[in-house]
Amino acid sequence: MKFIDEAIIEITAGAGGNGCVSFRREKYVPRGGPDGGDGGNGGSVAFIGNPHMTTLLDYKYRKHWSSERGGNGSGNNRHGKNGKDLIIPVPLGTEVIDNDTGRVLADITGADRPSLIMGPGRGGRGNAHFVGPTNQVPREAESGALPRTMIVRLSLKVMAEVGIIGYPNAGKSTLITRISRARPKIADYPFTTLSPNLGVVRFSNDMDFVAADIPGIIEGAHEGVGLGIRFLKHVERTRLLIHIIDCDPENGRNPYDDYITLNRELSSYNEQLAEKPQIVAAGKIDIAGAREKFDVLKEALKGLSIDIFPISAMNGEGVTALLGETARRLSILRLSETRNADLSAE
Ligand SMILES: Nc1nc2c(ncn2[C@@H]2O[C@H](COP(=O)(O)OP(=O)(O)OP(=O)(O)O)[C@@H](O)[C@H]2O)c(=O)[nH]1
Ligand SMILES: [Mg+2]
Repeated sequence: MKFIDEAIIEITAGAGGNGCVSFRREKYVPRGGPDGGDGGNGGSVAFIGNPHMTTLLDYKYRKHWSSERGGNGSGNNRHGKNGKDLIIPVPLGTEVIDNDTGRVLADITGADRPSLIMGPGRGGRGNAHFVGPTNQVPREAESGALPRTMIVRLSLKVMAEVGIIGYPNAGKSTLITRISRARPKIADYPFTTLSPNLGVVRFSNDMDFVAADIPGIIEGAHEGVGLGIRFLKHVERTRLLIHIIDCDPENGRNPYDDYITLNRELSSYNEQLAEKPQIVAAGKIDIAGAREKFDVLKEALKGLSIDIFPISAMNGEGVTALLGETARRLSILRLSETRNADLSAE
């Protein structure tokens, strides 16, 4: 299914029903008291996470979403029917943004409780409400609230704790294929991967995490070169990054330059991304001559206290050590996050 991570839709909260003007009809009483019922409320509009959805494709096709309007009140004090609420399902990780102001109205990360964006449209009161000592024959009733419309932008940022980044062809998809059940296309040319691939990594009985294989990034990506940097938003939620550097001696590249360039692209996108903890993986170490390239990289990174792991995603060499370090760092990051959350709750 096509991966769509941005969509703009119009949402409408249905009008409230109108109140009614009516008078009781009784035998021998020419005009009874007022008995006009209230209008029903218009439905509200909310969003909810759906764990089975992975794309915003539905919202590319259907642009207008509306809850039901409330029914009008009627005689005999009959209340109009409340309009049905609209609950719009979106993939977990979708932000709902007010398109006019850019304000994030909701960040849908769970599937348990809908996030209300527009409350119910108030139904108008019927004339029965307006009777009083000076107004025995009220001929007025309220109209229901008008329908409200809003343009919202949906922006999906995948929910993964670990992001796998690197130049095109570095072996990102090969790695996620080795460590999870994700099966993205792997091929010996750049930009094979055109959208993020998620995979659950079961490291041990009590440690698993979701990793995302992110489409390749090249120099100038922040100016739109290659696939650009629009996929970088998908690493915003991650706790740490695995940065793969291709050590194939035949690729004509300098691994240290690749490391620096990619990090520069990260910080052009967002300084916080560049500051995310990173584990460096020197990839394709199985190829003859790759070790030498790895040694050069290791030497260049010396003194920067950067973890660097030689791996072959192809034959699995070094992958357990890489995952072990990933799991270790993740559990520390998870703990410190819980602790910070506890502190701020105090
Ligand atoms: N020898 C060797 N080849 C590898 C290794 N990892 C990946 N490759 C090969 O390198 C090529 C690119 O691998 P991918 O996993 O598709 O690379 P990618 O980083 O996902 O590339 P993009 O999706 O284009 O960004 C493929 O031909 C892989 O078979 C490795 O560890 N050793
Ligand atoms: Mg790929």
